[in-house]
Amino acid sequence: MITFRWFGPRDPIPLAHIRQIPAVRGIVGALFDIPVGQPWPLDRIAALREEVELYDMSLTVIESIPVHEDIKLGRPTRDPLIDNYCESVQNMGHAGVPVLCYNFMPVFDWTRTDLARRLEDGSTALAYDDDALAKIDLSRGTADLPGWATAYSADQLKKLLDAYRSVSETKLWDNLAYFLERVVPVAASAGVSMALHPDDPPWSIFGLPRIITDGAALERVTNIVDDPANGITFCGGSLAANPKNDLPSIVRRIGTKGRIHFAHCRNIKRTGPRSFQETAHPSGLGDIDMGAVLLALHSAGFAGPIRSDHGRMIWGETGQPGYGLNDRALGAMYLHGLWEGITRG
Ligand SMILES: [Mn+2]
Repeated sequence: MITFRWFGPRDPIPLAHIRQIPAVRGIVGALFDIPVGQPWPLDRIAALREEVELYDMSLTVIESIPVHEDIKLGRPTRDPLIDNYCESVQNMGHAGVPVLCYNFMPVFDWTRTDLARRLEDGSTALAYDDDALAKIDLSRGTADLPGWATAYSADQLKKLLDAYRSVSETKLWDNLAYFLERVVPVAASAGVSMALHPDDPPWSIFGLPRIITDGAALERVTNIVDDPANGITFCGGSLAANPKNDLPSIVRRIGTKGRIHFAHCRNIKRTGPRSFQETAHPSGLGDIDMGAVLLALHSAGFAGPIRSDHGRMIWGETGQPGYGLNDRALGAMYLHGLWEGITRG
């Protein structure tokens, strides 16, 4: 099913407009006002679902319930926070939302150095360059980090970065395992499929550990708790930033085990080592052969939700970088067309 991310009432794109994209029948949603670490109330998730259903669409995925930094750091305070996480997952299940996309990236999730890189056709897209990242001064907090300006004050950020100095990749794996061992059984009994999103970009930034960076790591995740409820989000755009990641082979590796629960599809063009820009979705405009990815998903038996990931800003649209309506809608139609072609054999 082709789905579309919606940021709730604060999203400038109303559900009524998403409903008009011919391909889209599922919404990827979340509650954005619950402090990280607090449980998500059942009635709030149920209300979100009902709002989506008013527009003949279903609430297919929650993206995401953020994982508190204390859990990723393995602090003693993690246990009550994991209990709260389990409560949220249970409430998701009771509300009938089947897939949870989440990530385990320390401090920052998606990171870019340019939110409006001008492409040849005059559109703008998100871009990342490791050299540009190295020049960002975090002594003022996240003020100079594109997309994260108000996220952390200088003092908050320094404390967090200091805390992560003692967290090696091995320790982060341990902390992920500790989390999964407690949450996956709850998810399984609640009828919720956990779908861990790979790190974006898939390498360490600002000296922070990042572990979900390739096919081997994704497979390792699924083996930590060997349960169908413990799966991944296949995000092609994130993984493809590293040219060593062969997307169809990663899909086959995880998908044939039935552990891909959600797919993010967008295209990127690598512009140098650890440097890339996002592009329009079709193969040929970027480094991803989207047809090969969807074919691999279908061959692996994947039948879950797919969403067009970040879009460019086109036709004069303004709004949240990566999450305008127009280019994501084009992407959704493109993915729908490819999928229809594949599934009709
Ligand atoms: Mn993604």
